[in-house]
Amino acid sequence: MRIDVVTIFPDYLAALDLSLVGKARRTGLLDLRVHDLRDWTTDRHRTVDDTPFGGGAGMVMRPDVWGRALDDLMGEPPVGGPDEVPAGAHLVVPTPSGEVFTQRHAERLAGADHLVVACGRYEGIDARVVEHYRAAGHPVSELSIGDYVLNGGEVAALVMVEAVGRLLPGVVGNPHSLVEESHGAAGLLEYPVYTKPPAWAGHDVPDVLLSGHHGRVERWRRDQALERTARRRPDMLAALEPAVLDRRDREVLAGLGWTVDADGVRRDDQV
Ligand code: JD8
Repeated sequence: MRIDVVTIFPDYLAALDLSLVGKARRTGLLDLRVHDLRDWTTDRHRTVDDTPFGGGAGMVMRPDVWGRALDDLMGEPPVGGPDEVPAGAHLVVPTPSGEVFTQRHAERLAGADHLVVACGRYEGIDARVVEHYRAAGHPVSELSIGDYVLNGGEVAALVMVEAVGRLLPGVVGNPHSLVEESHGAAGLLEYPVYTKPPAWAGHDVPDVLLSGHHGRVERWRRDQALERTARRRPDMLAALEPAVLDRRDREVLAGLGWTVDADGVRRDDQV
């Protein structure tokens, strides 16, 4: 996969030289390129912003500068019908007004050949930029990493590139771990984890984990994942397909005040 990130603060993305994503770049599993938007300015002050039409506080990023940069990086719009896999680049624009980015988005973006991530600053990027590339037939995703306000798109780009990059084949050493993790296929939060020493500051590791009895360990972990999800993310539990819950799961959930039937998974006080 190729990912281009465009920003006026390229150093913000230096963290992507580290750890698994950094290794994926060095081993060729990921072709990640970071660009300075000012390289596409034409004036000696390298201007990327101007005052907002309609007035108001702050500055807006110019469409013409973004257009020159994205025209260079996006390549030709995808050809072929709506049901064909779009070949051209997928434009990703972090914005607080976007759809909230989830593991599902990460999985979908990980299926693309080429992503271009446009990091805005100031009050944002002139709205015609997204309009223009969408109209040209490129897939465009406006995504937010959460309901809080940042000063720009760079932090969100770090989040999205790591979440997508680690799903690429060969990046995470043991692909099995991708299955069990929170927000993974199971749709549950992950169970608590422990390592040596077995006793620490008066806290012991749960006996079942020292039992060597794999069946009991797996069951205990599943029960923990169900309890945690019920307590911390009841929305995720309610979104589960009943078919993924076995008889023991349903007993555990019943004990936590949840009903599972053909119609779904519901808290008893909402039956
Ligand atoms: C892109 C400019 C700053 C936002 C005026 C503060 C994502 N979850 C998220 N929160 N904030 C962002 C984000 C913020 C950005 C830009 C993403 C470009 N800003 C603006 C509007 C209010 N300033 C984000 N993803």
